[in-house]
Order: sequence, then structure tokens, then C-alpha cells
Amino acid sequence: MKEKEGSLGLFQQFKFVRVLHHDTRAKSLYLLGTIQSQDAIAIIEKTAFNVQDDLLMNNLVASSIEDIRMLDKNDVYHWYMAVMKEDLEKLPGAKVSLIWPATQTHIDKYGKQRHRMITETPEMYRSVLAPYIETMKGDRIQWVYNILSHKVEADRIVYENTDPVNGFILLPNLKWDRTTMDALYLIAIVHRRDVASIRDLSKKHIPWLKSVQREIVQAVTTTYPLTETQLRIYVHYLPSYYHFHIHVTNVEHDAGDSTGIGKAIMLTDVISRLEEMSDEHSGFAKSTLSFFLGENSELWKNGYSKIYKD
Ligand code: G7M
Repeated sequence: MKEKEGSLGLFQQFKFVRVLHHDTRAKSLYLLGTIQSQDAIAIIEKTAFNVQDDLLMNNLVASSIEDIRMLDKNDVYHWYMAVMKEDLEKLPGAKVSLIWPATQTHIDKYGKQRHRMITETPEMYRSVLAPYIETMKGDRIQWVYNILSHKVEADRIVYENTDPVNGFILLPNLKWDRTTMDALYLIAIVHRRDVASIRDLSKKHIPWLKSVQREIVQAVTTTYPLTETQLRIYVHYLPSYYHFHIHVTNVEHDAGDSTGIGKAIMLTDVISRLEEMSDEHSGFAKSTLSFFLGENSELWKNGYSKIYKD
């Protein structure tokens, strides 16, 4: 088995503890384990088919089914089980991600949990979320700073505007296998550090947001065989990481909760809501925003559950 330097070593040391979550629809398994006595999370996800390329599809049907056996038939309906051919470079069967060392926040995030809808007023934001965001800066977003300083993932940058205020880096989301065009998933991480979430956006940010959106579209459509109307460009509220970033997916891609109501807001809608705000200093800090929240999260357990008390 060929693997990038060092990473297989780490995965080999993974000692299984328990299943955090099995998502049968997304065909993903979230496992808790340990590596060198520290918590680790392994995410194993079956890859999607690549249907972009007709040749590949011909090939897939003709030669990629290694073995097939009919289970049953009924009138015009026939069903089979099959073994697919796999190839680590061209046709990998699964994508594996490892989080190590994993924090309790990671474990809470990936474990199966029930959810709550929160209607967050500006006062609730100030008293509950804003102090929580302060605890989520620094180490928790080290991966973001590593990308912004070109320490990691630099060879995968799709586009960069290096301006410290207006600039951003566009690169593949770790959730993308980097080949399946129908599942294209990029993120744009801004260079500036004064916007943690949309709550920090106000009318003065409109020209900046518009230029970021324009540059994203330009970069994606010149790099990949996709047009502007095939892209879903959105932000999360709540995000998991409090440094402003924008999600870019192929509109065909089912990104699960990531595009769900109560979490995803289209960037164009963010911009037009700002445009509709009356005075010059208005922004999302003065809005009421709704989102869903996992019951395992600190924010629910030590924050909003105390307000809702049900
Ligand atoms: O919910 P939120 O908007 O905070 O989503 C953050 C996104 O960043 C998720 O879609 C993650 O898959 C993605 N992401 C998280 N990490 C830790 C990394 C990383 O290290 N590299 C890349 N390229 N994307 C990441």
C-alpha cells in the first residue's frame, strides 16, 4: 500500500474504541479510537462515482465491475450485488480522514446527537456566543493559520489573492476527494482576522464580499469545467471554526447538513441582506439569526440550554 510519508504510520497506530456515528445514507463511519493514548477520530467515507467523463463511465460499466451476482428479479426489476474494482490512484473506494489528537469538541461534533433550533437575538449573541467564540480562537483554528501562511496544503491552492485585508486563499475542502467533479467542494479562507463569522459583517464589507465572490467564480470556472450557475457559494451560521470562510460546492453535490436550512446561507443573500440594512453602521450584529445546534456541543450544554430551559 502506497501512502504519503508518515500518515500511514499514524493510521496504523489507531486503536478502535467505539463507533461515534454510522451514517448509512452518506455511507460514512465515524470511529473513536486512540493513538499513543490520545483520542483520535477516524472518518471512513465511501467515495462517489465520477460521472463527469463518459469514457470513464463506459469503462466503469464494462470493466470496473469485477464480480456480479443476481440476487433476484421481479417483472422488469432485477437486482444484483457487485464487487467494484478499485485503484488507489484513479479509483479509490474510500476516503479516510484522521483527527489526532482529537479534542472533546471534535468528539462531540462527530458523535450521534440530537439537535435544537436556536433563535439567536443580538442580546443572546453578545451574552452567549461572543464569549464562546473567544475561546474558539487560537489553537482551535491553527489549521486555518497553517493554510494562510502556506505551511500546509500550499501545493493545492487553487487561487490566492495575497492582500492582507481583501485577500483570501481558495483550496479544496478536506471533504473533497479532489477528483470527483460532481462532488467538487472548495473553501475560501480570508486573510483578514477581524471577521469570525457573519455576525462581524456590516455594510462596509459589501464591496469586499462582492469582489471575493467575483474572484471565486472567476477562479473556479477557469480551473474546473464548471460554470457560475453550477456553483453553490455559501457560508455557515453557525460555523465550526471562527475565522471567516466561504464554502464552494458543485450544485449537484449533496453536502448533507452543510447545505441544510438552519446552517447554510448563500453568499449573495448575505450581501443583499446587508444592502437592505438601513443605516451605514448596520450589520448582522443587530440581526436575529436562527440555526441548529447539536445537544452534545458546549454551546448547548453550557450556553443555550440555560436560556431555553426545556
Ligand atoms: O462549518 P464551517 O463553515 O466552519 O466548516 C469548515 C469547513 O472547513 C468544513 O467543511 C471542513 O471540512 C473544512 N476543513 C476543516 N479542516 C480542519 C480543514 C483542513 O485542515 N483543511 C481543509 N482544506 N479544509 C478543512
